[in-house]
Amino acid sequence: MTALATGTAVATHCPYCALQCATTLTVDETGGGGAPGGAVRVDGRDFPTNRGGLCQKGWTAAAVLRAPDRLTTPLVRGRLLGAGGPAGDELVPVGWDRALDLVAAGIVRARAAGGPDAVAVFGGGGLTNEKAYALGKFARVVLGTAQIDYNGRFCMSSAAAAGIRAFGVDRGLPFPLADVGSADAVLLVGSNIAETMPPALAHLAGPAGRGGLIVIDPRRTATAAFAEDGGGLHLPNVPGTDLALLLGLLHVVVHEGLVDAGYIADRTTGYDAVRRSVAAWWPERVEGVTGVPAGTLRGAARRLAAAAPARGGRGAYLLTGRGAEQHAKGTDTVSACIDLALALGLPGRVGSGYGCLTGQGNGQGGREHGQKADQLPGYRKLDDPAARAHVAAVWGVDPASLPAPGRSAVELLHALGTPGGPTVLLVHGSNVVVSVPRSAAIVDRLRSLELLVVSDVVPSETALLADVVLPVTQWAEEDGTMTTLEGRIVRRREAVRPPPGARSDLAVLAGLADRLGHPGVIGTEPSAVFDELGRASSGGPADYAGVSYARLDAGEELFWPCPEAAHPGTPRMFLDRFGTPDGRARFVAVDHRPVADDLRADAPTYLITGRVLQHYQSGAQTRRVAELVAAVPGPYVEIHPDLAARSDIADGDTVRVTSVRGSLVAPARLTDTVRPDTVFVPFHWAGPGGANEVTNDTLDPISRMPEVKVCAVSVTRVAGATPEVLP
Ligand SMILES: Nc1nc2c(c(=O)[nH]1)N[C@H]1C(S)=C(S)[C@@H](COP(=O)(O)OP(=O)(O)OC[C@H]3O[C@@H](n4cnc5c(=O)[nH]c(N)nc54)[C@H](O)[C@@H]3O)O[C@H]1N2
Ligand SMILES: Nc1nc2c(c(=O)[nH]1)N[C@H]1C(S)=C(S)[C@@H](COP(=O)(O)OP(=O)(O)OC[C@H]3O[C@@H](n4cnc5c(=O)[nH]c(N)nc54)[C@H](O)[C@@H]3O)O[C@H]1N2
Ligand code: SF4
Ligand SMILES: [Mo]
Repeated sequence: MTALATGTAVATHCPYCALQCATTLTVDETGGGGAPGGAVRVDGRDFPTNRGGLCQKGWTAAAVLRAPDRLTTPLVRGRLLGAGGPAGDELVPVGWDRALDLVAAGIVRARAAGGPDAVAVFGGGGLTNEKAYALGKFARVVLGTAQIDYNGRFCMSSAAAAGIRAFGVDRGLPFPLADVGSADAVLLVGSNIAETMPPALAHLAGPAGRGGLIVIDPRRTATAAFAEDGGGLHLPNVPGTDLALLLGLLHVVVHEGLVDAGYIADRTTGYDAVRRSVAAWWPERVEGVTGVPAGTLRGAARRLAAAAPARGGRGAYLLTGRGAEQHAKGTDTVSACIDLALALGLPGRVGSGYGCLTGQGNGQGGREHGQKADQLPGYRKLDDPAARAHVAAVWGVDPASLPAPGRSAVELLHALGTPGGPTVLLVHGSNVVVSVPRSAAIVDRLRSLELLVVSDVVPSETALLADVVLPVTQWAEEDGTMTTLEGRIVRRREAVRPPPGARSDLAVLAGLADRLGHPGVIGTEPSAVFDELGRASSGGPADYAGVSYARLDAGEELFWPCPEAAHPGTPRMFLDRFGTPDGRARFVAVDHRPVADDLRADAPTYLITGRVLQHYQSGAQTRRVAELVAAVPGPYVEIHPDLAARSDIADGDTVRVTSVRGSLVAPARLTDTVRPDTVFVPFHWAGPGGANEVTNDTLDPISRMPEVKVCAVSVTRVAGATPEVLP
């Protein structure tokens, strides 16, 4: 179906973020000595989200296909190979049958000793819909385990929880991204979209040019600078105070009579309790907590209100990113943002709305098809009897055989190898050693397992700890679908032959299912798996039943829900009613609370974490691309010159950043774009400069998301730094 011949262009999408920029891949085998191995060219392709543009990660993505240390054969610790094998602890190449036999035997042993929950599964939001679905089915049907969760817990879960609370259903952007361009105002709460989705900035040019872009971030990021350049606002708040800031904005809107009373009456419930609860958040009090001047706060609230349709504006959007969400109060912070949006009458209206800027390539679809601890395909809930009955019928199993909801990601990882906890873990699509807070404890738990099996394309830091490493195919080497931040389903297409030896995650799961007495339960043909996913999701909130490869390949633009083959899909949700039982959106009264690990005498500075343009997540992929490494070779600590002067730190000095959990060591980068009470470290690296050695794993009580964005630290210069700690 896909042409792999030299010179043929294949239309697909970028492997990285949720914008899923459209690309064309062209393989030139002529200079490469035959397939696989030829040069692959990536070009931007016109598409509504990226309009032909790509960021630096996108153009250079083909390098990951040709990474010199690409995994091409299963690897097993010598000591597991038994008599006659190399007894040592090193990873040695073995054939696929041997590797899968070993894994299956380990699973059988663990289950005999500890029952089905002795085996755990960890997935990723970068996996295709087909893989995410297969992983959830494999866990529930083949393993019968409740112990499955995924890295979306660190990413999307707080916004998802707040979205469900307010709207009854959560879709990152319940409108096409391009809609944002017509608005008069856009509030970005904790998003640095200029670096995390650069081509998306074009959609913000309209509101920014009208002076309507407002960015809340403790740093003057490229995004904040873009807002200010257009006459918009940057509110550099104290880290972890977005909830108070949003309550303050709502206070001004309520007390200056700027609410959309007709909308509140017609389309919402719960406003009175929220109105009463924000009464205490007058702007001067908010200034004391957030550091944002009361006058600036009033100005921001008035700009947003003036853009709202009720006041004759062209529309306003409130959008949250991880800066607002990755906190132990992230769900409540997003609820406060949604309350503000509801008070202004924005959600469920063409040209206005609330949305969460999802993160990973399939951050949206990854949370809809059952790799989350409490979910079944179609965004159904595992504790809902009707949902269990529907999905069990599609799977041909007894509903009673489906396990209950299991542990959330951080709790699951901390339970590994503990009494009663899982003793075997299968990882697909996450590099937890780098990306999970308090990483030293995670490494400790992984080491305590009887069997750690990591399927990856490269020897990630997590794969290097595994007992069995399985080499899998990646984006350009296989077919599948991804769901973008807008809920748009797009086709990933095979454009390049995989290296001999690599197999799809689907084949890995199918091979294990065969060996565990469930032959045929996991399909290996992506389009057939997608059709099955459609049936399993049918009737659920995220209904894909009407989507097919044929429709996508014919060029249809399909957004879920799309319940039937004749249904056009749903680019804009909630226009008539919300997904709640009464069709109304729910205001939720919430209150501010401090950072979980807050400043004190021996930790007087905030550490905040996030991203740089050139690197992606744990860096497993982008640290293997020469151009990206040359641009940003390693971690660094952004420090304000005033803080640096007080601490006797000069630009380039090696500094140590220490919390109660651990420390990191990296060079100082002096900049006045960060608050003087705060340092910033990007989290893309392992080793001595790893941000997650230091970060806090206190969880949001509702979403179970860890507070990776902020914690209290001390920052000191490392005297006589040794060169090896420098990247
Ligand atoms: N280049 C690049 N792009 C990516 C990714 C990547 O790794 N690299 N990953 C993708 C994924 S999975 C995701 S989730 C998205 C994330 O996209 P974003 O949410 O835009 O990314 P972050 O840099 O994590 O966080 C955004 C901002 O939050 C700020 N921040 C920190 N603490 C606080 C706080 O308490 N309040 C507020 N208001 N802001 C705070 C940081 O200074 C940072 O500028 O990016 C996607 N795109
Ligand atoms: N301090 C701090 N920590 C954070 C964050 C933060 O802002 N600050 N952000 C959090 C967020 S939002 C996220 S999303 C997480 C992400 O953190 P991780 O889950 O670690 O994300 P990735 O680095 O994308 O890991 C994906 C892995 O899957 C591999 N891979 C790629 N394609 C495939 C495939 O098709 N199959 C398989 N089996 N493997 C594949 C890649 O090589 C890589 O090793 O980090 C979180 N951690
Ligand atoms: S913005 Fe995201 S999807 Fe687009 S090219 Fe960059 S990494 Fe890829
Ligand atoms: Mo993410």
